[in-house]
Amino acid sequence: MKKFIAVVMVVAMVAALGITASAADEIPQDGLVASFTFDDDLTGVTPTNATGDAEATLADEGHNGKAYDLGATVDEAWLTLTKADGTGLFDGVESFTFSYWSKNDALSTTDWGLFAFPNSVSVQSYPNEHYIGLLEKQGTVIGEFYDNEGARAGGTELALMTMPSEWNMITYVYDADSATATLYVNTFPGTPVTMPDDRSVESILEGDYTVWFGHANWQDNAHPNGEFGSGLVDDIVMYNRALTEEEVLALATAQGYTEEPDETEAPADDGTEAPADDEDETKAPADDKDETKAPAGNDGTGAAETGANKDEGGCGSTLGAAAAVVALTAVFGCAVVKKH
Ligand SMILES: [Ca+2]
Repeated sequence: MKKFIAVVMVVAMVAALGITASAADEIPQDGLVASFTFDDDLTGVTPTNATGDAEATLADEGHNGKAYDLGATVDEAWLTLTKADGTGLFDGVESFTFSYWSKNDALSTTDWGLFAFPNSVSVQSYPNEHYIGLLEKQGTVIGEFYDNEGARAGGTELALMTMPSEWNMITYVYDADSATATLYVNTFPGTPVTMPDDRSVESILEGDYTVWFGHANWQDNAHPNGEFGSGLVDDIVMYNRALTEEEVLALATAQGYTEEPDETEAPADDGTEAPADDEDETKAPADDKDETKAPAGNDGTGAAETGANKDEGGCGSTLGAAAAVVALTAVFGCAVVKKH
């Protein structure tokens, strides 16, 4: 019951599609820790950028009113978030729901949303990672619940999900009672993931932590000042409890979610016949989601970069090979060119 295959997601998506969202006046209030609308009030938001300029960069074209503009990937702008009274968002929190709206056209593999990390870890290093994070990667998003030492334990990454719309609501729900985390894109839940016994919000953040949005303290040669987010962010909300699927829908609806993603872009929403709620029968071979999903190193000093570089390198290599072939051709005047 803890893990479901993609079919479940499809079923759930269809279920969600079938729901007629009724307009709600306000977002769920029970357990609401903070709400950032980026309209007229920036309480609890400390914007920073690489030049040390703390001026907020608000964009008019937000999901609701204005949004915060994280800029392009290299802009190195980010937010530090606290409660209105300046205390930490995760203070005393065991279960949580963290949600935001994103409009991100960047092609980066390291666009950070939420990044909550213990202050004892100034720089993350693979495979010793300690943070709760949401990472956008080229039109997809993944959630992480890392407290790793020497190995990246299984079951600590939430499903990598596609963001099908221009604006997408990303919601990360962690239920401490079941130690299960679920990532939603808009109102569609991904595969719930049960975390290892040895970790909790408290064990990860150690009660002394920082919450960034749009910045992570991963560093490498390509990112000497850390990794950053990009695009527009709006309507960040944090709850000190796990919202139910219905409440996530209510939250989305209250924030203006009214329509379904473009079907041509949605990942697999064509199984329109599936009955809505039989998650049980669609049980998954549970296991290997973690290996099969996002090449584990989404960010690690090595992995993600390596992955990204690999792509570029692949292209570069091809060009390089072509160049070599051309050179050979020039030298030998033969038609090896066809080889590539
Ligand atoms: Ca707004």
